[in-house]
Amino acid sequence: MDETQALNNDFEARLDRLVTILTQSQRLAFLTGAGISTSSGIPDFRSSTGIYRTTSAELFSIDFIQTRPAEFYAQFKDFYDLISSARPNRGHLAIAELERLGKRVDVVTQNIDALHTQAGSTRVAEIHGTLRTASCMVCARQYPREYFHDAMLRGEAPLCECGNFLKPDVTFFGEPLPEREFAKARRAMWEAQALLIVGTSLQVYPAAGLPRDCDAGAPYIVINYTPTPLDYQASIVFHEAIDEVLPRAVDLLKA
Ligand code: CNA
Repeated sequence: MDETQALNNDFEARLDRLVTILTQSQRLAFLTGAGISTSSGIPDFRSSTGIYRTTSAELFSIDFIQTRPAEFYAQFKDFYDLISSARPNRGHLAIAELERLGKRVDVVTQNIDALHTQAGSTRVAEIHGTLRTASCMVCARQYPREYFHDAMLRGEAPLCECGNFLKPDVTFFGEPLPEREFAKARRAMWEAQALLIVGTSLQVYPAAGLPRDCDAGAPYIVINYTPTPLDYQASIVFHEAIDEVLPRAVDLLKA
């Protein structure tokens, strides 16, 4: 067994190495995906228990909601229900704590559940949009959550005052990403002294390409149950649970 293999097999050694990187880096970036929210009760897409086991990816395409809005909302209801009642878990809270410890922490998330903000992170780029607002698919008028929340919980398609259907302001497959949020995300990558890639299979572009914007000297740390395409470039890889790794690392940093 060579030195790298030995390190990768030893959880405590990897944890120590992560703590060293966290100690040495003032500007951190996190690229997070659905995996950080699974222990808050929201399934991800691609795990063995993920949404794609029971629901076709087609549901999340712009064509689907534009052509079959009533069917979209009927199927989206259960997922919306879970997201609406979810609370941040130890992974989200550990990231927010790093900010309170004086680090500059940019969180770039593909998630639409707003749990990083609820946990207390203040520099969050939501690159796949948000469920806090919804907009008319015809006149583009935007409404706050209170306006459409009850209808969505009932699985009914919410309507604009003009009579047309609303679409949540999340990015559906086939739509461009919100420009301002994506620009914030790229800046976070450029400026990071270390990047933590957490709970994402890195299958969805352009989000999966963001790490390429990092400075060549900035180490990557991957925390994800299953291997990702960037594991081979990472300084440390954890295939363990996020809420085992991050809270432990933050506790050690404080010790
Ligand atoms: P994904 O492709 O489903 O990948 C999630 C990854 O997380 C998988 O590789 C899992 O192995 C890993 N994982 C799951 N739970 C844990 C855990 N506790 N510890 C460690 N690893 C874990 O999801 P991505 O985020 O990569 O895909 C991008 C899509 C998913 C984005 O468009 C999101 O909007 C969308 N999504 C978001 C949510 C949410 O907002 N919570 C939920 C489901 C899907």
